[in-house]
Amino acid sequence: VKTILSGIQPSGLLTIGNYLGAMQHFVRLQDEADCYFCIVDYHAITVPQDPQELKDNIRRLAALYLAVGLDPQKVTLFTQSDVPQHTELGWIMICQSHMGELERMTQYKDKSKKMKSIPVGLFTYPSLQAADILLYQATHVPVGEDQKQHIELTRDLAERFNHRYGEVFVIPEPMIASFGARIMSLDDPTSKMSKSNPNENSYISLLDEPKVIEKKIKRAVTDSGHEIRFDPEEKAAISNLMTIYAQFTGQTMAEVEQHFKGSGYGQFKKELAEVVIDGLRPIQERFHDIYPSSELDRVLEEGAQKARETAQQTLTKVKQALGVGLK
Ligand code: AQP
Repeated sequence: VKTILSGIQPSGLLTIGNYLGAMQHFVRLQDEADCYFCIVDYHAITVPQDPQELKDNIRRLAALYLAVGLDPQKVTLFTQSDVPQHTELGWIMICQSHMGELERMTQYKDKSKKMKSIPVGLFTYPSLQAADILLYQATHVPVGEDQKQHIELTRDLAERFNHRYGEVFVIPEPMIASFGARIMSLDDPTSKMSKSNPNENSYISLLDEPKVIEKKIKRAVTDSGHEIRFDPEEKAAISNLMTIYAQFTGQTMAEVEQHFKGSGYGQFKKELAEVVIDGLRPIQERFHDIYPSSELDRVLEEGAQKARETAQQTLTKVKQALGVGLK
């Protein structure tokens, strides 16, 4: 049986990129595998966060996990910082990591590029992510395309550890959808849609109101010409919007092209806004019920309890293999 782990950072409001690239697949997987989903708050603090906003984002993310359709009877849902084994194994994985391999991580390079002083945690974050995955002996990690390199690093670290200290870790496989795994920014189709982008018009949040969604889609950049044609090279912006349309309607790209044959950008954007608004409506309705409920606290407490038990089993094996501690 498959064991799945995936996490999302509470570093802003979740975008439709996070949803299409990752979350929507979690819902399907909950019926096929033993699933652990976490809110990786220790990853979020690799860049400065406002404490109150971080707290709100953690709760929003937890509520969204349930609102998109995860069933706490089927999955273990928890917050990373409630399970101290993550930071313990995180340190151990940092000690297995080489400077050079962390320096090669494109997310680190992108995020640190404009910083005057770079937090060390931003640099070592992929080693903590490796710990997140390895603690649960995950066989598969469903993520968007941008995380592929980090999962490859996790595999390398796990193999290195097993080779040095004996077979402790299961080597995980990335699970990346062939389509929709990389949703691009609305204002720039060459950079990926990101929840921490300071320009709110660059993304659609899962909690954006209909009017805001309409406005953002209207403003989204397009390409020269007027055809609705899928061509990521020549028509990157329109192709990105078509991907979003196809994902929300469940249509193939050929069907989308056929549907908009002869239509202009204006008509396309109008219909795109409608399908996104309709697609998000049930999620938003459930969110507003779940967010204030004490049930949410209970789900997270029970999830953390279960996660700690599983995580401790792996950590004990790791410590024994390494020769640290008394036992
Ligand atoms: N644009 C995207 N298209 C498809 N999938 C995406 N993911 C993120 N952006 C896109 C996937 O969402 C999951 C959660 O991501 P994360 O929160 O762990 O961190 P991230 O990849 O760095 O996502 P963001 O939104 O860009 O966050 P910030 O702005 O904080 O860095 C992952 O599975 C990711 O692949």
